[in-house]
Amino acid sequence: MNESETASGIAAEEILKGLQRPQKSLPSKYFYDERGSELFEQICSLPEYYPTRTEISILTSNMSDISRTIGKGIDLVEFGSGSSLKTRMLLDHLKDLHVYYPVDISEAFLMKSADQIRSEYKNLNVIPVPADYTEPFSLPGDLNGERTIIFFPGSTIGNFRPDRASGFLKQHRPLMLPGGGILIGVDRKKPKEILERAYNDEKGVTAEFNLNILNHLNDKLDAAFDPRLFRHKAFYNEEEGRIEMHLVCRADHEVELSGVTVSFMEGESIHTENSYKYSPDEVEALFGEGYRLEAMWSDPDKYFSVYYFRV
Ligand code: AVI
Repeated sequence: MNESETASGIAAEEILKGLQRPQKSLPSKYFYDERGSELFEQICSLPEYYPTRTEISILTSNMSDISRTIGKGIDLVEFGSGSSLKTRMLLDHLKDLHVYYPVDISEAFLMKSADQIRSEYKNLNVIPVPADYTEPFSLPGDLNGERTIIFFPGSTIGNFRPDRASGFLKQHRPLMLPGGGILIGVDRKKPKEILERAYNDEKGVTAEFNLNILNHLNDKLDAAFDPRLFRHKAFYNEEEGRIEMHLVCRADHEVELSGVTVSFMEGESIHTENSYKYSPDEVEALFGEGYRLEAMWSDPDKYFSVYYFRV
């Protein structure tokens, strides 16, 4: 925990800095308190939100090829808690897997899902790593396999700005040396209507997920946001190739936050998330030197792709 972080793990300074810029913003990592994680789970099964089911269908249709491409004798590091069906699909099919390391910032959630995986895969050595994988971290103990493979599903890479995404991939390359690689799911560019529908679902679950960031700050920081004074907005910014989520202020008002007053004007917004969509060429460019694209699998509509890059 750095000095500016509270006991809750939330950095008040970082938050205030974002809210004091001309375009106000909040870091999207703060979506994921307990309620936010629940709402995200619900988003994943919404009819409008195609990424999750499309990625699962790609994994299902190509699992033997994927497992052959990755090869045997590996340690698997998953960025994310490893609670999903996608994790189980890989664990079921990878040959001669030595250690499985789920890495997640939310320790309670991580330990719960690690216990669950242990009970289902009795012969697998499961070592949960409570860490923020967007920052450098090391794996505990000796790696047992011959090679290390990272699994990074869900197009979470799309929530980083492209320069951050490239930096992130460069930063984690040593973990995969020598001879390892990364299996990564990335959402693709597609017609604006399909993208915008996925982030503006009819039931309003995405709107609740977006607004919940304010409840999270109220709970964990000394903040007094009234979520009723904001509304959800999500749109595709074609020039930037990204979905942007914002919270638009409904009326002029002020909010107290860790002893600082922040003013909001009717119509101005807080930018809460970017979700970049990438063509396969753009994905290759993000990885850059030091990685070689070995294989790519897509759905028939080319909505989503799963890539395997070797170091
Ligand atoms: C986690 N991440 C890949 C999701 C996305 O699509 O960017 C988060 C999300 N935001 C709104 N809906 C889903």
